Formats: sequence, C-alpha cells, structure tokens
Amino acid sequence: MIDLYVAATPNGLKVKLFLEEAGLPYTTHTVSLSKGEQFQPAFLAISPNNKIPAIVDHAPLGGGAPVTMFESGAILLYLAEKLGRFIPTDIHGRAEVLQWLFWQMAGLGPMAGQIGHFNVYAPEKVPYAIERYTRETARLYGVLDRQLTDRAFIAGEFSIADIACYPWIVPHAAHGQQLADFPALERWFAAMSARPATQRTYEGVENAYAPKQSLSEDERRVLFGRGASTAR
Ligand SMILES: N[C@@H](CCC(=O)N[C@@H](CS)C(=O)NCC(=O)O)C(=O)O
Repeated sequence: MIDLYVAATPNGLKVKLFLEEAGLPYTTHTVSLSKGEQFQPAFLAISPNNKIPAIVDHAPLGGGAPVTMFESGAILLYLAEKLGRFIPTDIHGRAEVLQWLFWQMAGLGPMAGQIGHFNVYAPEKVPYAIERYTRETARLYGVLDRQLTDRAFIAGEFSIADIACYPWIVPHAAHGQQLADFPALERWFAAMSARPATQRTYEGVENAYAPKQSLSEDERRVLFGRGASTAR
C-alpha cells in the first residue's frame, strides 16, 4: 500500500496519474497548501522541501522499512522501476524516457509554473516577467510538439515521460498558450485526456490555475511569503 500526499496541482497529479495507470492501491492524504499543512512537522519528516507530492511505500521491493520520497520525478522513476512498467529496460529506450522526464522536471514544470504564477497569482501585472515566461513556455511547448510529430507518445511507447508532462499541459490557457498552435502536442493531449486513468485522476479536480482573486493575505503569505526560516 502506498500513502500519497497530494494537492490538486500539476506535480501532485503526476503521481496520482501514475498510480491510476498502474492500478496500484493507494491512500490519498490531501495536503492543504493554502492552510500551510506542508509545514507541519509530520509532513516535513516525509518531504523536507515542504512540497507535495510525497509518498510512503509500505512494501518496498525486497521488504524492509517503508520508503519515503519527495520530488515527483524521483517518485515516478522509483515507482516505474519498482513495477517494471512505463520505462523500457533497453538502454536506448530508457535513455529516451529519462531525458524527457528530466526535461519536464527542469524545464517545462519550472517555466510553466512561473508563467502560471505571474498570470494567475501575482498581485500586480509584471509585463517583463509575463513576456519572458510566456515566450519560454511557448518554446518548450514547441520542443514537445516537434518531438511528438512522428510518434504517439513522447518517448515512443507510453511512459513516465508522458505521465510527467501531461499535467503541465492541462493548464495551457493559464500559460498563455493555445494548443491549436502545436498540432502534434494537441493530438497527444487529446489522446492522453481520453485515457481512463487520466479521467479517474482528474475527476472532481478543480483547475489549480483558475484565477483566485479571493486569495487572502494570510494564504498569500503561506504560499509565497516563506523564506529561509522554513528550512530551519
Ligand atoms: N520539484 C518538485 C516541485 C513540487 C512543488 O512545487 N509542489 C508545490 C505544488 S505543485 C507545493 O507543494 N507548494 C507548496 C509550497 O511551496 O509551500 C516536484 O516536482 O515534486
């Protein structure tokens, strides 16, 4: 059994999507980020970076103590290796998946996260930031579009690269992007959206990037106002 610590955000939904695709039993622990539950000591013991997602795997391969993990990319890789699914075993196929998984973690996620922040959450309009991150996100969408031109899935076969990227394309409107500008990406997005596991994952999930005019000052401080003191 796996404990999943999650909120309805792209990084959180990645792991839920994996678990739904794999049909692994899991218990959901919703972490309210705006209430600051990610800073509670019990959660920090699992996720010292005070971010979701995190998991506790009570039945690691080979037995032994439960494995706790944070960082969505590491979690996807850990689970894929544990199950022997969604990552090829041959050197070339594995390398292909790993590079796109890391591309999502280091590029698409952080850049799209920034434009999501400046478009939806920032209390004031910052034209330079909006322009910079819209353009960089468009470039990344274009990279993915080119990759998908001649294949159904990002690394050929369906893999954790697709699972990692999909939740970051869901909020494309908040990223200032139109999928019609990226035909191969749009085709892949439609195919991914139609998968039963995707539909189960997103059932009842509110768009994390829906405009939140009602964010209170306290919530804003909890979400965006923490500095080094949280790590001590
Ligand atoms: N690189 C991390 C990023 C995780 C992350 O940014 N989580 C956000 C939600 S998507 C979070 O928990 N934010 C709460 C906070 O920063 O206090 C991962 O992929 O797991």
